[in-house]
Amino acid sequence: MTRVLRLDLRLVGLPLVRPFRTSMGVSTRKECVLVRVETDEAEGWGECVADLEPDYSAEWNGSAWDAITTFLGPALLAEGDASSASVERVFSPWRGNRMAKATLVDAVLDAELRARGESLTSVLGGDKDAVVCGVSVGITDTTDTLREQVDAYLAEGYRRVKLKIEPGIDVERVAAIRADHPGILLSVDANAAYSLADEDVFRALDDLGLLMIEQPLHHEDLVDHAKLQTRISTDLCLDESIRSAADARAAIELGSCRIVNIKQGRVGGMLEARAIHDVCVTAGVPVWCGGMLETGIGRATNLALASMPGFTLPNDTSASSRYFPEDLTDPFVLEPDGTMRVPDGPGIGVTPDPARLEAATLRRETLEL
Ligand code: OSB
Ligand code: MG
Repeated sequence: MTRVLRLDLRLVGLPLVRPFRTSMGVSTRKECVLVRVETDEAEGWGECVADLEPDYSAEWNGSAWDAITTFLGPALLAEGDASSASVERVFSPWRGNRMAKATLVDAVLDAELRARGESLTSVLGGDKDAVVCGVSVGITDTTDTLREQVDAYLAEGYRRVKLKIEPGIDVERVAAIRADHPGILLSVDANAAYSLADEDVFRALDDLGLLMIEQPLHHEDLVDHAKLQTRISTDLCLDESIRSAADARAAIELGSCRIVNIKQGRVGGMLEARAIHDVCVTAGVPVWCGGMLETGIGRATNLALASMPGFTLPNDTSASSRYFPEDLTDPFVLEPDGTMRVPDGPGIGVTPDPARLEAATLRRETLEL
C-alpha cells in the first residue's frame, strides 16, 4: 500500500539553443509542467510533454495543469493504494488528457521504483545499457543553413538525421542532404502537413532512400495513411496518430504504417507505452522512442523506454546540449559512438538540480492530502 501525500506542480521555462521550426510553427523556448510526487515511501518525478500551444496535440500546458489540479491529482491523493498497479484505474473515469495523465503515472512509477531501489530500465526488461541516438532537425531558412546544421550533428556522432518538412520545403532540401551524405540513415517528419493529393511529393521522397516518412497525413486519418503506404515503398511511421495500444493495433491491422514512434508522454505514460511496445513486437513492427524536447527528467524516462527490446531504430533522445544552454538535471551527453547511456539508478535515475529548477520555475502549486 502506497499513499500519495503531496503533489508539487511547477511550470518551468528554459530557452532553446536555437529556434525549432516544424510544419506546426516555431518554438523558441521550452515550457512544461513538472510534478514531484511524495509518497509515504519516496519521491518521484514526472515531466509533461504538453507545450505552450495545442498544436501537436489537443493538450497544452494550461489544460495539463488544470487536468492535474482539478481531477487527476485529487483522485490520486484520495486513493488508498496509489501504485503503478492502480494509477491507470484511478484515472480511467476521464477521457483523453493523456499527457497530463502520463505526468502522474510516470511520477508514481518513479517513486515506487525508488522505494524498491530498482531502475526503470530493469523493470521494463531493458536489454541495452546505451541506446542509439538520432537528431531531429528543424526547418531552416536556407538549404545551406540546413547543411551546416546536419554536418555539425553528424560530426557529433548522431546516427540518424530526421528532417522536418512542410509543403514547399521538402523534396529539394531532403535531396540536397541525401546528396551530401549518401550513406546515412535519413528520415523526414511532416507533422501531419500533407494530404493524399500530394502524391507527387511522396513519389519524389520515395526515391531518396529514406529510413521512414513520419506522420505525413492528418493525425486522425489511418485510412489515408494505409492508402499512401500501398503507393510508395518507403516505410511510413506514425507519431501523432498513435495515442494508445488500441490505436497501434488499428494502424497495424489497416496497414497504415510499418514503424511506430512511441512517446510515452503522448500515450498516457510508461505503462501504455509498454503496451504499445508489446503490440508492435508481437506484430513484428519495429519501434523507436520519439521526443518532445524534454528536459533531463523526461529524457531519463525516455531512455529507459528506449532500452526495451523492440526499440531497434535510432531514437530522438539527443544530448541536453542539442536543446538547452543548461538542462534541469546533470546534462545528458552523446557518446562518441552516437549512443547515450541509460540511467541505471533507482527509478528514472536522475533528479533536477534544485537551484536550476528554482531559477526555471514560472508557476507553482501544491496539492496535499
Ligand atoms: O513530431 O517528433 C515530433 C518535437 C516537438 C513536437 C513534435 C516532435 C518533436 C521532435 C523533436 O521531432 C524530437 C526531440 O525531442 O528531439
Ligand atoms: Mg513526429
